[in-house]
Amino acid sequence: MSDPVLVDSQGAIATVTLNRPDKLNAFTDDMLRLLARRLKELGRDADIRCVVVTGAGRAFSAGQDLDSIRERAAGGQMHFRRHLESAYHPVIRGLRGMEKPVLAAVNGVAAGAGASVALAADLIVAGESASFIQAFSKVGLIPDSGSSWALARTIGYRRAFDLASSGRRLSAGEAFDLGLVNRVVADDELAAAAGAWARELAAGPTKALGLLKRLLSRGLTATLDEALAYEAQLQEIAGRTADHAEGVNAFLEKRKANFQGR
Ligand code: LHQ
Repeated sequence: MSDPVLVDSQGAIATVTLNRPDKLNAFTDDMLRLLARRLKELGRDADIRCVVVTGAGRAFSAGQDLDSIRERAAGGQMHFRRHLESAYHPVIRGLRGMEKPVLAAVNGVAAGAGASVALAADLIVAGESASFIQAFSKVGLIPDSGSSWALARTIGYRRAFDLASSGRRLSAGEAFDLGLVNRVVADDELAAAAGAWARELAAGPTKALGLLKRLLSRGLTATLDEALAYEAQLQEIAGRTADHAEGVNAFLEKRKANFQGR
């Protein structure tokens, strides 16, 4: 049996594939543990400058594996808070905390915590038949694993409330119109489109892109004065990178910059 999470590294790009296709990549404990471990490793690997997350088969992920939840609940062993903190939060923090661009290539349905994982990425490219379902309310739950955070920030409170309360399926096109998804491509072009975008990102000033991620995330809750201070603090770091010097030299020498992520 193959691992429920696969990592394929090609040069500076790592592709993480959620791999339980017969169950639409629904998350088991083992799978979440492995995913968190792999994300941690990729975050620390300076040679990896962009991470792509996608699903095997026809789904991105159907969220929490409900079979295991029912078994545990029946045995009086279901502790939601503990489960979220120990299994899901390391995954979401792994995605949000790694200082490099994360691109979700959403190849099919992303439901419940599966949508949360996609929404934790910095950028999303979706196949045209992909969809997003805030499935939590269908099973009497509320958005978790960062969905409430990402959703309301991206599309606003009222739209977030509508999607999360109804649990209705959002097509890739609707998700694009709402600004949840950056690009929609033909299904059979998804892998190529994600690969091309990842190569572009990985060839960029990835140290600065990592700082950009921190800056925008912090900026969402900052006052203007706080944002100005944080920009200045992080620009001090970006301004000392080799990529900044290379970018300026390339401009003045009228050539393409050769960024190294340092
Ligand atoms: C599944 C699942 C699944 C197990 C499809 N589990 N087998 C966090 C922490 C703590 C507690 C709980 O929750 C959370 C966060 C959450 O993620 S809550 C939300 C959990 N997810 C859902 O409620 C979604 C459940 N799945 C669906 O609604 C449908 O499967 C969707 C709409 C995703 C896809 O529908 P279809 O394309 O019609 O596929 P299907 O339903 O026929 O599924 C194919 C197979 O995958 C099937 O297995 P089988 O052996 O019969 O072929 C499903 O049972 C299995 N599967 N989702 N979450």
